[in-house]
Amino acid sequence: MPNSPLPSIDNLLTHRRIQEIGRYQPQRPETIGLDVSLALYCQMKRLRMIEKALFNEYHPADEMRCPIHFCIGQEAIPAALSQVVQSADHIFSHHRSHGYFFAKGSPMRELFAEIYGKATGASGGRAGSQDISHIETNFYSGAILAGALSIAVGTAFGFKHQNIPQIAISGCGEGATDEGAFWEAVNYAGRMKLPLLIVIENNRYATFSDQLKRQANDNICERVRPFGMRATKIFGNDAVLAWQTLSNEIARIRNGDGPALVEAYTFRLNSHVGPEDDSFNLYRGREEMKFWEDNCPIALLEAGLRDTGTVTDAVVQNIEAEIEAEIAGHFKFAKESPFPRETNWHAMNWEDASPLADKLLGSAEGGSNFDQNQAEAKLGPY
Ligand SMILES: Cc1ncc(C[n+]2csc(CCOP(=O)(O)OP(=O)(O)O)c2C)c(N)n1
Ligand SMILES: [Mg+2]
Repeated sequence: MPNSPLPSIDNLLTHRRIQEIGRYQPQRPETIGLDVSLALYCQMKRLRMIEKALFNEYHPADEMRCPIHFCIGQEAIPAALSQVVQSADHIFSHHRSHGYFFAKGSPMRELFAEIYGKATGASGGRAGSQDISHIETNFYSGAILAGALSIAVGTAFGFKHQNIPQIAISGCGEGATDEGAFWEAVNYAGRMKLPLLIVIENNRYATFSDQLKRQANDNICERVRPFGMRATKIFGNDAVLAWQTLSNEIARIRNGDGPALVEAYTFRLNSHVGPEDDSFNLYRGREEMKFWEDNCPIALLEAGLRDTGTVTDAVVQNIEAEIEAEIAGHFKFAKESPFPRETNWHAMNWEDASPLADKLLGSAEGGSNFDQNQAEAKLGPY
């Protein structure tokens, strides 16, 4: 076994290699400043505690009637995003949506109400956990693998076409790269140099299926680059490294350097869906589970912050007490809120809701506002 720990950023990083080397030395929190590191820690703690609270409440009363794909163990990427996105940037998440929801600063009580199917939920109680959106904070999710990515590409195109200085971010699992729509999105984003960031949280499995049973190689970044996208692999449980990488890539995208993909190697510590244990399927090894439990992103950063004296037992207790208090009222709110009533479906038709979409559609259909020369000057010939 090699003596040096696993490198943090490396073209050769794969899930198999992580298992072979088996050790990881996280980036020091001081390298990005202790304030930012502490903010990352608080975000991850908050996400973990929210997920555990929902996890524990899911079955006793059976009032949450939608599937939930918990993200325990995968907190580093959403926490890092929360510190680098701007409010007008758009995030498009896949089914494992809660981390991205909070990365966008979307409100906790509307997530809880949505999961309880209530009218006060972010999507009026009609979407549940895996399709939830919160329009006010520019957050959208979708259960169809690579489906939300396709919409992110359209949004990024709209930003570029309209000279809007924002970016679209799509969060997916490695399973999304099994889909044709993923490669169409990558092709178009690369060709048109769109302001798009794709974050792949590679947790090795899609449901119970190992990436190497579905794909010849664990090398998404290598396959994406020829399409004209930058692509970086990182050890995705290192929140400091995730912040460094995402800040750098997002700054480049804002600067007009075109789209990028960041592949973050991580692991979900919970089952694929719901709180039930799915280990009876024996699809993950005991040693593998142990490695990722020991390299949980919160524990890695907490150790670094304790070394600096920024985090102590008392600090942890305070943070936990604050988050517990924040969570507590939301179950009551969700349970007491009304279910959505019979509704005027016409009012929910979004056909007329987006002047930007109307403009773009007008262009695509060769409408009278469309000026091909002006469009090509902005976007290149198409
Ligand atoms: C087009 C499509 N096919 C199949 C499914 C069923 N499905 C839901 S989650 C999932 C696995 C997704 O794995 P991955 O993208 O790696 O994300 P993870 O669950 O590991 O976070 C599958 C196959 C789906 N939602 N959409
Ligand atoms: Mg996966």
